[in-house]
Amino acid sequence: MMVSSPAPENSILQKMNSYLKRFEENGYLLLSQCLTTETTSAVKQIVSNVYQQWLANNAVAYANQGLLNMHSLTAPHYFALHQEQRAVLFDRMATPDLVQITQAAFGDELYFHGTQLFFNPVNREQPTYWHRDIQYMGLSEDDQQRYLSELCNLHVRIPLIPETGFELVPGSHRRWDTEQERQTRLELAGRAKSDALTNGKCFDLQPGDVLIFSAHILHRGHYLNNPERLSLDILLGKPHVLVSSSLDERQLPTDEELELVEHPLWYQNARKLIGSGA
Ligand SMILES: O=C(O)CCC(=O)C(=O)O
Repeated sequence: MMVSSPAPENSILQKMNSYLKRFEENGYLLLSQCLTTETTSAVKQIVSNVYQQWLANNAVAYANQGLLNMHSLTAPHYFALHQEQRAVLFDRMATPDLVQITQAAFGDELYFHGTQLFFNPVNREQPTYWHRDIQYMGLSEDDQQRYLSELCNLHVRIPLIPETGFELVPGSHRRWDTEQERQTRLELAGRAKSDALTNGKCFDLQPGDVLIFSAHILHRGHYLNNPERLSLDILLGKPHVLVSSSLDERQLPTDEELELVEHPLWYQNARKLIGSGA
């Protein structure tokens, strides 16, 4: 008997469904070697330039305040000397694979909310901290639990150098803390927020890999495992008034820049949100 292979559209659909299923179950999706070397090096070159400018402007705070991340890398002032690089960054971040996978798994409304960059603090022995991003949104703990299932905020993690620097608790995006997790995250009952959690999963990431994870999953970075870190997060989300109202128009491509982006869906959706005043 001849066994016919599934039509190509069906196998793509099956693959996309399996991405969604894996994300729903675990709260993350690891896409190994999803970016070309050309994409990673173009992004790394532009991001490093922005990072150097940020370091120069924040040298004292970086040295004294234990800073380990920056945000808003697409702000126009970082591109004053190389304006053309801004459109290149928007274009290279929205690779056809990433736009297609995120659209199929999370829907057509997904929008670009901004960027963050994670690096080592000056003192690499600085304690790490387990957290859920939702705990910094000014909500009561009851509301944090209530909104957990309503919010879809994703970090698309792009390591620009190899790192074993990120850990999360699989599945914790769809349930609230266990006793041990809550005591650790909030430093209760003698526990520290850097204490190990029983179910933590640490990722060994290489340039080219992409890790998509829920912003509200229990997670932390590690600083001692790698002499250096440079990990870009593209922030994507489904519109929700609690988060999309903080969308900053200055982080989005202009009309002219949008013309140069081959797969503009995330940015078009963000611009529509600004236009709608949501
Ligand atoms: O990678 C890290 O250092 C921590 C990441 C993090 O806290 C975040 O993406 O919200």
